[in-house]
Amino acid sequence: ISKQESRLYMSFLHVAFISLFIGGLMGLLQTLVRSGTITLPWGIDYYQVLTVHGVILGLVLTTYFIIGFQFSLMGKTVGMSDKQRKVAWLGFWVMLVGTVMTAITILLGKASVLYTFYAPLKAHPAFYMGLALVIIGSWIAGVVNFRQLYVWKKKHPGEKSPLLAFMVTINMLMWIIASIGVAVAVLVQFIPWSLGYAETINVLVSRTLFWYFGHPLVYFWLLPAYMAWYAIIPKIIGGKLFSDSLARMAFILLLFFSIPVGFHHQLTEPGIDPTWKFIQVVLTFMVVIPSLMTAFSIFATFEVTGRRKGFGSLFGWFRHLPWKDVRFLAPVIGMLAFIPGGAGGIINASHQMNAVVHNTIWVTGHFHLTVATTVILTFFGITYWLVPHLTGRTLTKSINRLGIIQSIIWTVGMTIMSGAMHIQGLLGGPRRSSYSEYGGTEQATEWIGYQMAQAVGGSILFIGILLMVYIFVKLSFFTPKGEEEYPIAEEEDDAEPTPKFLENWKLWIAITIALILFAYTIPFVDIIQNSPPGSPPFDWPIGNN
Ligand code: HAS
Repeated sequence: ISKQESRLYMSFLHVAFISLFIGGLMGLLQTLVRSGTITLPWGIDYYQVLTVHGVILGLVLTTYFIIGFQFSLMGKTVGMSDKQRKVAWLGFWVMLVGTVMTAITILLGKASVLYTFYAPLKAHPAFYMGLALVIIGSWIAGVVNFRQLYVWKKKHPGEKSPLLAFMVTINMLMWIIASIGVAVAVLVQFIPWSLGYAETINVLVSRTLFWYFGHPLVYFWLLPAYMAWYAIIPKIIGGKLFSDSLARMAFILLLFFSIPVGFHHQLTEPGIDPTWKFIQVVLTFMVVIPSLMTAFSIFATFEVTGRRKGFGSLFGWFRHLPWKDVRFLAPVIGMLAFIPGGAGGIINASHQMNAVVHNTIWVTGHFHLTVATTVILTFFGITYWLVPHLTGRTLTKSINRLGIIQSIIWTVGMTIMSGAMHIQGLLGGPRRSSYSEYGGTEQATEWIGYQMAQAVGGSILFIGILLMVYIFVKLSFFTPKGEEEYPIAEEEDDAEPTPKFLENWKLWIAITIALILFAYTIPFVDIIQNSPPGSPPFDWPIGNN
């Protein structure tokens, strides 16, 4: 990899790890405030801290890590020209200017609107403008990725594209199609409203546009983890890719079904016809299928590799796995966390059960298992080889050992914190609330113990964050010079050829758009037609209504 390329990829990772530190600190503060252990000084508001935590970790850390990692995958598999690199830098700077604008607005206390930022909460216009820039910067990155694949295909007519490049393209396609929703909300609703050009805002439209984006957002986080599970972990365990076609098919299904499902976040919301909620719940259950395919293929890879190495008994293959290699251990803990995390998601998506858990801290428990364990531990697992590979250093034995300790700390902290959140949620504990005794009600006293447990888990996790930031700095600047492998698994020698139709991009995009139109057109028209007077979707300039 050239110096210029690694500088680009590492810049994204630097922003990601600075975010990890800041966002993690805010997380610690939150659990301490919620448990009544501390009160925030200098008039800092709980929701300000919660917004920094959610925006910095949920939106900034993830997006930068993903785009940096994906660029490296594209560079490795299909190459990156000088011109593409320059445009990629443009994307980076546009994103960075947007991120700084957003961060300053939140830190000044002018945008305590949480990471979901839908109306009626209102922020300073600079917050929305910053977000718009982050989105535009990420689109530039996506377009560079598409161009990279296109140029490669021109040079290799008739050949199938490398699997990882195919996967990156799917993820960026999904991201761009999904973020159009939030971009429309930001440009057409929020900016005019926060600038004072519109007096009111249509809350349901803003929430619907947000969740049209918000659900695929979680798959935008998950898919890079799946890239590592499908195509990198097999190489780390000394095996081969289980099935190129199955992996591609799973990604195509995720593209289809990630977007037309936003209503499962709005099941309790009035103003949306229950029939359409039902239809989107059915589509949500469809999006579970590619994850089950992924689970199946990972188990199969582990077993096939173990048996090939001569571990023949029923579960003997389990022992061959490189448990002491942190590049394997961290992502595998992530996979294991996805078993309860995914099951929790299925509970959330089930209309009746959603009524029990919605807006309780159970939901917070769910996403700390999914994004903050499954995804993040996989990203950490990637960091252990990607960073030294890019900086021309090595993953030393002692850093490997520290990494194992880090993974264990994370597992313990998260089990305590997320477990307590799930239970407190079932007992009715609300999410997104600061410390309160709720007038000494009996039910609220039941929650206190669980909130203390969350503070204990949160403190352990913060130690894990400090350790991870230390490891990142070591791998970036201090471990001995050398060459670290970029592990990409090969296909089995006797693999069936991947069918050509899997690369029919036009067809996949057309089906995706058709599904979105099917799931959203009628309910959206309904929402607009049934909006109460005075809240047209886009009521600006003032006086137009
Ligand atoms: Fe979710 C709320 C439904 C997956 C993140 N989710 C959230 C929120 C976030 C989030 C951030 O239907 C909160 C949003 C907010 O602030 O309001 N979620 C689902 C469903 C899935 C799901 C059906 N969520 C995720 C993922 C996330 C994520 C992934 C982040 C990365 N979620 C919901 C719903 C809500 C929700 C409702 C709204 C709740 C409400 O009322 O507000 C599915 O995608 C899950 C499918 C997954 C599986 C698991 C497969 C298992 C695998 C691992 C295999 C492991 C192996 C280990 C093989 C079925 C792939 C082998 C190891 C060895 C050692 C042998």
